Amino acid sequence: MTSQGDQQTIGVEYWRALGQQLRVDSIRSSTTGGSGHPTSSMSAADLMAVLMSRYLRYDFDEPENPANDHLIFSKGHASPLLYSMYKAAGAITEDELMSFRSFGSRFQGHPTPVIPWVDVATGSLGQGLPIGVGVALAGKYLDRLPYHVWVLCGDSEMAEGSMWEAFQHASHYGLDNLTAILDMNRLGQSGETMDGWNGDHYARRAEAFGWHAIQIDGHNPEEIDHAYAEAIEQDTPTFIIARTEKGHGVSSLANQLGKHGKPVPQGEEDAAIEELGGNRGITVEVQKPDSSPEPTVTSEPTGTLDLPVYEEAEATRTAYGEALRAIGNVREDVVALDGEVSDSTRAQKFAEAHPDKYFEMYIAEQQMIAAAVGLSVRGYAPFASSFATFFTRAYDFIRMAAISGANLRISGSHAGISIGPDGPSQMGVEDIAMMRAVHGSTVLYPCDANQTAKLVAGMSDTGGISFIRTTRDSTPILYGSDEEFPVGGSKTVRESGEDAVTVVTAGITVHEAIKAADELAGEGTNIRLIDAYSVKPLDAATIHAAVADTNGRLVVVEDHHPEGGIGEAVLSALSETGEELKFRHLAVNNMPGSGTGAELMNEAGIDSEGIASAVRELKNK
Ligand SMILES: Cc1ncc(C[n+]2csc(CCOP(=O)(O)OP(=O)(O)O)c2C)c(N)n1
Repeated sequence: MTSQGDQQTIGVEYWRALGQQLRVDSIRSSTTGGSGHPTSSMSAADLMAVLMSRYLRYDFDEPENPANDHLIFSKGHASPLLYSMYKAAGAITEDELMSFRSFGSRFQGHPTPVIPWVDVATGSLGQGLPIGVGVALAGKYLDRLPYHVWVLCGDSEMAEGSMWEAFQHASHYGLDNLTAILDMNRLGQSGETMDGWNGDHYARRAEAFGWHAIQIDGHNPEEIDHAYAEAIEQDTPTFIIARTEKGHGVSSLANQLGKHGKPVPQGEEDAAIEELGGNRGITVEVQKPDSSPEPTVTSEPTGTLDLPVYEEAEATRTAYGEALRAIGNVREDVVALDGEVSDSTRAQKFAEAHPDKYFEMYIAEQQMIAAAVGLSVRGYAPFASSFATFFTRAYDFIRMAAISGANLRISGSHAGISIGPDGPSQMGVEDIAMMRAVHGSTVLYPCDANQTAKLVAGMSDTGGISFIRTTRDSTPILYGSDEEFPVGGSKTVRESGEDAVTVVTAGITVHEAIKAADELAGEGTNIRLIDAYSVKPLDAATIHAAVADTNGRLVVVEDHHPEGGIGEAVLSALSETGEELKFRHLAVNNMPGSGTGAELMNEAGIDSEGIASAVRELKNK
């Protein structure tokens, strides 16, 4: 709260000077870096000057302090402003600021948690506020700590539906610990926003969503100060609509089209800095939180895990819900979220047993993943569930969660065309491809309930983003409850000394392959059948050995589109071995309609009949 350098006391003049310093440093870093968004930083500089010097409670020396406030730049491209704040807070040096956007610098084009004071990666617009909702949920319902979540939003990103999902959920959950600050600078990237400077339109909508709305001049420190003071007193979330100018403070930049994402050219830098009053050396002593409590949550089990055991056919989705419920009994950090399909995904079983650790996210899959990321920021181990196919609409959030280094577990039920009568809108046939492509992800696809229970337990200890794909209908029990299913492993379900063809599959088609194996055995043909339940990482060694044993003859069958699924995962793994293949790929190539699962799998050629004929065709090649 104090200043040094030019020895001012906090107040309007101090804030004005600090705002100008943040502008100057945003220009200097982006001009030095040769790219970046100075004008987007300049519009919000006064808002951040007042926030960091009077309202933010943050210990830069102890970013893990559970009592710290959270500041999220939803408009992540204003990174020059964020990094200039770090410099003003004395957290980074001038040289570090000037490394902006250079190779190897942690001060990347958009913020990521490689910087210890950044919670989550932003830069894909429309994500910071929904993630802030997740952090605020943790603060209010789990941590029960008085930290505040501040989110800086751009006005152009208000066109993203995910921002309005966040508005709904924040008021539904009464998140009075959340303040969104709208930098209403009228302009987006290529033109004016839909609302321009129509603050009333934003305010009316925010109020209709149950928020407290405050309209201010975003370059008037007194008004900003009053708005923050008002915001923290509310018993609802608050939306501060701050009318600003993009590029404010420099006449050649202010409120002009065509200046987005452009650094000030080197030849014009000095004049711009001079217009802003020159280089300053204000250091802000950001207030620390009142306390430094012990971490609120631990992943240490509080007892012995008692997983469910299955002896009769059961749906893997049911085993998911029951295993998660059991894990919740012994892991206080495990929380669950669902997109209003918990009776289908079976997350309901967890919700009923652990209502205090379950968050209903309604039909808002982007908000669900964002909230899970926000909960993981606070050290929780979230499991988010919906139909596998509906995660496609939250894919950008999953992609960004990987950049954030978030630990996130996702369960996609109703995988594949085997779900039958509901038809193609409900069928997950792209999910393996989507989830395999996520950086560092784990992709699991169980075929029976005991295997599912073990894999869900494994997920609770797996870092990064893990995905389990579950099946709607009951499947027979194949494995005993004492078997282990490590990530990266596989199970060889059928094996003999004279296998003609290797069949690799996972999930529901394992059972089709077993039927085919039995039928083929009756004809004198044996197959090596591998259950590749760990699709990523794949057990390449076992598959390669099997393929080598069967003279390169390989069938992969999957209830998924051919693109990006198990077949391509297997081919990619084998390509490194140089093995010459005689290969058949059985996957969903058609557009299914309604019917029974059996009819649809038969039509697509991924049932026992299709597998048996592919083996017959290959075995003599
Ligand atoms: C989802 C998404 N779409 C497009 C972009 C490209 N983009 C970066 S900044 C920007 C304009 C942002 O305008 P606004 O939110 O008003 O912030 P300002 O720069 O005006 O302060 C756009 C379209 C993006 N980063 N993310």
